[in-house]
Amino acid sequence: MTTTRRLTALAVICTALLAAPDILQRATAQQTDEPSEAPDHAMPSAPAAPAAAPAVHRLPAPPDAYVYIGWPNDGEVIRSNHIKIWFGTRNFGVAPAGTDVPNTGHHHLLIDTALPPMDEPIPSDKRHVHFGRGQTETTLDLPPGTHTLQLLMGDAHHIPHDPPVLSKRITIRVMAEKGSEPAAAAN
Ligand SMILES: [Cu+2]
Repeated sequence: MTTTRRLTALAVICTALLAAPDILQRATAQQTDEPSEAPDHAMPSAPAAPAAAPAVHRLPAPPDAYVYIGWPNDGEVIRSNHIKIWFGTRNFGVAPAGTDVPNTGHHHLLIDTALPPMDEPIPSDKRHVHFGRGQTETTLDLPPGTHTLQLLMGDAHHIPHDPPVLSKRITIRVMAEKGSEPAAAAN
């Protein structure tokens, strides 16, 4: 009887030992799985941690993408207060604001101002004009004097791409139309 009990006990131990590697492997597998999952779960609970990271996500732009002012030319002297301006892009598409299509954006005309911050939406005011319907030309009314113009593409959310797709900053000289304001024309 005791021998049978011992044999039974041995059988249980042997079974346990044979099963042990499986149990160990499972335990190891669970342990290796846990660390990779842990950071993912931890991320949402600590959104303020990556303080150095930019607040917005900038879409990538191809390195050969560029935008240019087709008219007027840099240094142009314009004898009118109504200035027609047209925009061009190369290796980059124009899409209305709100359109999430890679390698596209809409034009922003910067008038008499420096470039805005690249990691936030482009401001919308008299000096930062959005062409959110995908326009590629406009007519500006500028007072006589020297003015600078520059184009900057923005994505669906008006955020510049990375690298930013921007034109050369050009300078134009606006003169009053002949006969309308002789005093200003001498400026
Ligand atoms: Cu915009």
